[in-house]
Order: sequence, then C-alpha cells, then structure tokens
Amino acid sequence: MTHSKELIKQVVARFFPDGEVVHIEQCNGGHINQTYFVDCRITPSDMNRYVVQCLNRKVFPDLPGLMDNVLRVSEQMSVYAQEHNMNMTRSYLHFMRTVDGAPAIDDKELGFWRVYRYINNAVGKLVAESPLEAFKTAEAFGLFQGMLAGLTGPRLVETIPAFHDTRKRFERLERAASEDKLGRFEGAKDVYEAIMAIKPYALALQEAFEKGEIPERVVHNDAKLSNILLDINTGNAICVIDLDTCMPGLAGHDFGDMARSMSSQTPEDEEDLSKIKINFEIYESLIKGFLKGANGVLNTREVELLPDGGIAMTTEVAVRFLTDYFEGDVYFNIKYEGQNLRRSKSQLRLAQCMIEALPRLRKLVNSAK
Ligand code: GN1
Ligand code: MG
Repeated sequence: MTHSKELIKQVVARFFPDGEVVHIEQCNGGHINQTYFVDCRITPSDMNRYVVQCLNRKVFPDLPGLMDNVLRVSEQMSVYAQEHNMNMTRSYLHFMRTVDGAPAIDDKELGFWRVYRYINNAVGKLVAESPLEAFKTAEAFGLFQGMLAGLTGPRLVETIPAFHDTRKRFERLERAASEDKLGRFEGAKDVYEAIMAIKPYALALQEAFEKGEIPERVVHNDAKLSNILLDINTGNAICVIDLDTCMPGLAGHDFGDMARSMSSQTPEDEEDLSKIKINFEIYESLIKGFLKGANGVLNTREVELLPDGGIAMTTEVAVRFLTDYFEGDVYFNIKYEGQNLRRSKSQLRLAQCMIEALPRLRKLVNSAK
C-alpha cells in the first residue's frame, strides 16, 4: 500500500469522527491519484464502503479549484438525474464532507484527500467486451455531454492548463527527446520518429477548433472505458466517474478517448502489436451510442470530425507516455520498468490503424448521422 493504514484511518476520522475503519484495500486502477476502498462502520448497524483518494498535487496544481469543478459537475448531474427519474444513489458520485464541512482535507503533511460513496455491484473495465457494451458506454458519455451543456455559472477551472493542447504535447516530447536526461532516446528512436510522422493527422481536430469550426464545451477529458461504471448484473452504464479533468474542451476529445480505449480490444500497454486492430463493429457502436446520448447537441462539423478525435487522443497519449519515459517516469504511475515505452508503442500502433482506416471510419460516421 502506498500510504500506511494508520494514515488512511486518520484521514477517514476527519470525515467520520465516530466511524470505525474495518477494512482497507488499494485500488489498482488510475495512473495519477492513489485510491483506496475503505469499509467503515458509521453506527453499529450502518457499514458503508467509501472511495478514499489522495490527489496528486504535482499533476493538479489547483486542487481546491478542481474540487469546485467536481462538485459543480456532480450537482448538475444530480439535478439532471432527479428531473429524469434516474437512480439517485447510483447515477452520480456522492462526495462526503469533513467535520468542518469542507469537501476535502488539504493538509501539508497528510496531503489532499477526498471521500465519496462506493457504488455497489458496479465495475469499471479495461477492455470492451462487445459492441453493445461499447454502445452503452458511448451513450453514457454522450449523455454526460448533453447534461453539462446546461451547466450555468462561470467557466470551469482548467485543472491542468493546456491538457489537450496536442501541439504543445508534441513540443514537450521534442524537448524531452533532445534533453534525453536518462539516455533512453537511442532505444526508442524508431517510436519517436514514427510518432512525429503522424503529427499532421493528430493536429486536425485542434486546427478545426482554431479555425472556429467547432465550439469549446464542458467535457470529461478522460473518457476512457474504465471511467464508466457498468452494472454487474445488467451491463448497463450507470455512472461517469473520475471528474478531475472535467473542464472546457472539445467533444472530439471525449469521443476520441472512447475510440482509443475501446476500438481495439487490447490493454493500453499491449506488447504484441499484431494484436492491435480496430473492431469496426465496436467503432460503429461508439459513434451511434455517442450521437444518441448527445441527442443533437453536436454540430455537423463536430460529428464529421469524430474519427479525427480518435486519432488526436490516441496519438496524444502515445506522445505523453513517451515524454514521460524520456523524463524518467515522473508523471504516470508504472508497474514495471519500461511500461511507459510499451504503452507508447501500443497507442502509436492503434493511432496508425485509425489513420489507415480513416476513409472507412468516415463512412461509418456518415451512415450514422
Ligand atoms: C490518466 O489516472 P487516469 O488513469 O484516470 C491521465 C489521462 C490519460 C490516461 C491514460 C490527469 O488517467 O489523461 O489519458 O491516464 N490523466 C491525467 O490511461 O493525466
Ligand atoms: Mg483520470
């Protein structure tokens, strides 16, 4: 466990002073924050499971701003859920307050921690099993976009400035490659060159935004399959999670991350590149599900550019993994040496598959419109 049980108990006590922590386990998902599942007895007859998270200060410079976004978005989801007779305990995250009424602990020694209720009988998956699963997930992310179109008040805080500025991501990769602090460049030169070769395709979405063809929206920005909870009994998508990067962005970023995480049924760090292939039935379901969920919110150009979103997000993450590999694995959590390089290679391969398949993907979009 990254944090000691004692420390986690101290954190929980700030939220539930009378609670008794009965069980703690670490959640292995997520590349950035540290997450624990904690069973806590609040009263003798009331035992609940909570998700207790330590947020990464290095990655998120403005954590109070981040929590403001998360609470505003969750509030908007709760209003929508109520208006549409959705399940009020399972369709959005319920954040707990500390004894002082704060949404998180912000402590120099303990760190920045928040707690929300665990949703029972739900699962986040790493690989899409079927076109139907892809459809339901995409519909939920499309709906999320529709829900947030009604968000009022000031622009959300940019929790990570220039998060999906693909051009800047390339610039940082070039810098990391030329600095080559750890002498890793020679061993990854072929990957670097192949990534640089597809840059024009990866920039198409951003260029359309710069030309004013597509609008800024409030989007999730990390719309991968594992960030949707699916009901273990029905397989239905029940709740969008991980709202930390929910901020202004492009619809194509969300569709793109779904295409990245679902169109090939392989893990993000697949070693055998020959296994990485686009499942066109799944891809088609993603388009149909996303358009159904978004329910007319997207303009014609945003719809046309959905496949470009897939290429942008897949290439961008390949760029980010390789940058982190050159910089010494300081951003993404890794489970083994070389994981960031392997992730980068597999995401690059997937982006290349999408580029090869672009005419066919455009046809799928045209016939789904
Ligand atoms: C990170 O921590 P996690 O797994 O939710 C990253 C995303 C990447 C993703 C790749 C804040 O998300 O941008 O697409 O890994 N989040 C941040 O799996 O950088
Ligand atoms: Mg995330």
